[in-house]
Amino acid sequence: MPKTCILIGAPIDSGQRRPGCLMGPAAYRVAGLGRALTDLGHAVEDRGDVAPGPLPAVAAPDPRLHALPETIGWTIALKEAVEDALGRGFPIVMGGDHSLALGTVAGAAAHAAAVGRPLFLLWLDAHSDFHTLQTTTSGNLHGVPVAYAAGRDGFDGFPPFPAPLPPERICLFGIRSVDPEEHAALLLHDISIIDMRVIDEFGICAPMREFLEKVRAANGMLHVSLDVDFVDPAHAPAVGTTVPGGATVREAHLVMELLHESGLVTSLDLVELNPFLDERGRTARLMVELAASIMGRKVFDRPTRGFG
Ligand code: 4U7
Ligand code: MN
Ligand code: MN
Ligand code: MN
Repeated sequence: MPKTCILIGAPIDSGQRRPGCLMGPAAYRVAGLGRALTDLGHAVEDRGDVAPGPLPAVAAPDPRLHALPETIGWTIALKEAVEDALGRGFPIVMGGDHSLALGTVAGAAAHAAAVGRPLFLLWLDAHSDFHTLQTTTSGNLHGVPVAYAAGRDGFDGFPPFPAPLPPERICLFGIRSVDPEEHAALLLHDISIIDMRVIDEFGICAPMREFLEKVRAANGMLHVSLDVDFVDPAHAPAVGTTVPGGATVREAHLVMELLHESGLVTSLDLVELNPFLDERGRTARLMVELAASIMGRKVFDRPTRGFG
């Protein structure tokens, strides 16, 4: 089914300390994201880059937190942009570091609440991103958005998350780096954690289908947040936080293909691409290929098992 894809540039790099992610949206445009989507028959609207919101006055910000007011400003602006885009089409947010998901998931949650459907969140990442402002040891806010979406306490200064997601609507997929504070908190929440150990044993399909069945049964909306570091750094080097042992190119495509066949995905983030660290654009091109897969590109059009 052709969609109206709304490309949203989010040149945000306040969520971590290494410069470069703000070039992400430009790299996706150069790598041909819009063209790949029109080739698939979708309508594409590039609404340009979002401007960060005004810097909020934060009373006595904890000095260990990097760029808190900037990240709050982005959160407010991106929530608006995604909520607005969901009213008209299928938002694809071109990051930018993963702190952008503080805003994009909030926007998706606000839209879902307004139309009376439950929002589900699929987090494709090496990391669980489940810190709060209190537990983060790095002070880098690209490590906190899942906790914000889950409605955890400890987000002073941020707007309250609209309709926080109960843990059973969140799936962390591809995980292989979890800090002790995140581990302790995750044990208290019933979030589905498909770490690399599970993927090694059962493969991609069975755990992914199980999650997608839950979304389908609930008539849910599904926001997918794809961190470059979900893929193994051998194939996707342009990222600040490399963790070996990630998904292969084929595993990543298979995830995207299952997601497309499910017909359930309603919004997408592409995050953490740092073009300054790339090798002649190969990571940007891989991310465009993965985005094309989630939007329906396949080699052969054949009936699929289970979905579609
Ligand atoms: B990303 C980390 F300490 N957990 O909090 C932290 F390992 O968006 C990494 O997934 C966070 O890339 C990674 O800084 C955030 C670290
Ligand atoms: Mn992440
Ligand atoms: Mn990550
Ligand atoms: Mn990272």
